[in-house]
Amino acid sequence: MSLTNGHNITKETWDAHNKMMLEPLAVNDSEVFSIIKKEKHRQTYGLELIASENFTSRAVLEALGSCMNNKYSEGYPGQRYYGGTEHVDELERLCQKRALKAYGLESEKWGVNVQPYSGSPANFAIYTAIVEPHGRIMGLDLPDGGHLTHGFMTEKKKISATSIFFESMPYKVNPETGYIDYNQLQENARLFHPRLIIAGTSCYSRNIDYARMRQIANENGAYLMADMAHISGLVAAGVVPSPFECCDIVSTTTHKTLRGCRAGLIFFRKGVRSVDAKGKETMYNLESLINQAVFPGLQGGPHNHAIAGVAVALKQAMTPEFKAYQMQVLVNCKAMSNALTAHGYKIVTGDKSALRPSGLRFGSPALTSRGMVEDDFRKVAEFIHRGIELTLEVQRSLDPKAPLKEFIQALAQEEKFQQRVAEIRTEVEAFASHFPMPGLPEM
Ligand code: DSN
Repeated sequence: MSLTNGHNITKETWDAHNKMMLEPLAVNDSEVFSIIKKEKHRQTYGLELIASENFTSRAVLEALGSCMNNKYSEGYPGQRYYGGTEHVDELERLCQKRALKAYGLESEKWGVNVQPYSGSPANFAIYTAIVEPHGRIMGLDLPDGGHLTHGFMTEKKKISATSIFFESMPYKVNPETGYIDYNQLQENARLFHPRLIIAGTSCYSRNIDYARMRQIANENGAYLMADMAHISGLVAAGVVPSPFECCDIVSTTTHKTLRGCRAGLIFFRKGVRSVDAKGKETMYNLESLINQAVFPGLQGGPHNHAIAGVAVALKQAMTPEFKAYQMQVLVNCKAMSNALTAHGYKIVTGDKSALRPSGLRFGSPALTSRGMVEDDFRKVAEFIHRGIELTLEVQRSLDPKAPLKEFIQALAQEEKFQQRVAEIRTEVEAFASHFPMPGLPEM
């Protein structure tokens, strides 16, 4: 065989290399395979209530695991740095077309960038495109149900880069009602003059008043952007108010209620932005600014395998089956929340700390994807209630000021508590195992 840097490559080594490239994961890397199998078991036998998670379909995962992963294609369809991009061009155009269609948008009025790697890069690309460095943004504060990338900072520290590179002033929910305090947002916006107002939440159980936010944005000549990541599947199905009518820009992840693979989308308006008293039109210039911010501004080559997965998810999102799914997500959510309310829990928004929370955030999208309906969610609520009762019992056994570490120790070490945990776990696993798990059969 050939000589490389003075080393002989034997025929056996080369044959082994060629064999390695064709081996299935279970044979090639049993360590990673076994971790994935454990995760599959965890997902199958658990009750997934994380509001931002979902179980994507087999078809999406097949597209995600395809040869599209191999192709570099910096640029946009028809304008790429490399050759061999005719099929990724076709795929990206198809994904764009489906994204607009899924939200009922006309291509003369809206465009979409399907290349963001996920929601956080999508949001950063938007700010990069339309807010100058240290320009001003206003988003719902993280402890009030907003998101890190909406400019989160604390008294002591600028946490998100979106508060380091841009000046952020949060708006809040009214602590009495739990609803966004639009009046205070309006007052503060009049003083702060933001360039961009962000309408979007990651922990807020109410609909957003986009029309009110549009009015506040207009008063200040600000852009209004919606980050609909948590609700983009519900919006596609038409079961919650759509942000498109009132907003200039809409961002989303694709793996939450939309139920695709992990990626992001940015929708932007095209055409006339405003007309003054003399009839003079001002046009939007978002398309080139946003496209340039995504690539080459912040990202390299698009993840074509992810774009393939998103395209498949968007096709599914336009089916009657998907609409039925989203309607079921909502009735399941109501069934669970009614069952919890009947136990005396309050439905609120606004935890102070993610590391030591004083409340729990639940979502019904993932378990609904496994086929659960209202009665099943009432059972889930019972499991939650039993879990909370147990934590209260552990708490009562400790000094009221005991740190979280002592709570965890007591729960892990005291046999009576461990027995209760084991009982609940056995019942949860038996219950969960009745529901099919979407995705690839083995992994
Ligand atoms: N991590 C997601 C959530 O849970 O809301 C948002 O990025």
